[in-house]
Amino acid sequence: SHSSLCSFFYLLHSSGLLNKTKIAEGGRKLRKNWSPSWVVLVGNSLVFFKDPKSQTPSSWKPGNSRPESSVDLRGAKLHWANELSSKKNVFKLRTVTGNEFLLQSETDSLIREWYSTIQNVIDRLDRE
Ligand code: I3P
Repeated sequence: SHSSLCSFFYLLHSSGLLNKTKIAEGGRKLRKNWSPSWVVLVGNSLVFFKDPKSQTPSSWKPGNSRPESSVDLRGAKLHWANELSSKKNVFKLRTVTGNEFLLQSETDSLIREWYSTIQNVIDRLDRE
């Protein structure tokens, strides 16, 4: 149908592989554990999928995908955070609940695109 095609292209456009590590849970610092993660923007949430190999676009069917976790972007804060890592192109996402994630890509254009996509959602939610 038209609407599922639209959803499909929307997901294709706002999803991709990033390196991810959680660095705090409820304000408590965690040990870094970087791993590749499929990141998908769905509505007001970022959804992370654990196994990139089993999460190709063709397997993104409801009920067939297993999100590892998701992040509510309402009230979240986004900052470039190259001082928090030896890697390049790192930003930090902090949720209202005090969960903190670092997201990273070797590809400059890709990380900038994710940064502005996420910031746009946060700004829209702030205005609501
Ligand atoms: C960490 C690992 C991370 C590194 C982190 C190290 O060691 O090498 O990749 O973060 O640096 O502590 P371990 O595997 O023993 O936990 P970056 O790659 O982001 O630099 P950090 O402690 O300076 O954050």
